[in-house]
Amino acid sequence: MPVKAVCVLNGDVSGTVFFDQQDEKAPVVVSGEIKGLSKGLHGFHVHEFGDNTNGCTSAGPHFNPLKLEHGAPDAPVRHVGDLGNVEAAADNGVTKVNIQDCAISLCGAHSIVGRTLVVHADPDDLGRGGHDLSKTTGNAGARIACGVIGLAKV
Ligand SMILES: [Cu+2]
Ligand SMILES: [Zn+2]
Repeated sequence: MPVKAVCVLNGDVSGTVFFDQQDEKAPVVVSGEIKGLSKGLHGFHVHEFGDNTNGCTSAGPHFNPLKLEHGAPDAPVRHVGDLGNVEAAADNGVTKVNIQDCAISLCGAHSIVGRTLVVHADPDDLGRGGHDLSKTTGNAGARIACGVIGLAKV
């Protein structure tokens, strides 16, 4: 059965991101728009908790049920929540999101429903930056917007 979810991002930038999965074994299609990003790459992750009581900080670390190190979306070693980066072509424009991912799911143990989607100030180095934080957060900097991922009407 297909499942859909949606996240409204709020913070220094704003956006709406949709998640579509045709069945439990299919990849999740992530699509939508983010407005107001600065030009360049911005880390884009699902964080563990759907808790925004203290802003995006309360969302906790990257969603990591397999207890692996941080990595690129196409790497064998990654957090389930590691969706890499979104890239803004220019300052303050509209950035389209168009990602397909096989690690996240909308059902089961790797479900991202009820967790938080976060956009960061800086690029995610995909675990390869050699920084102290590369293997945990990709050194992606501040959390500039976030929102809880919720079920949507199919
Ligand atoms: Cu993040
Ligand atoms: Zn990660």
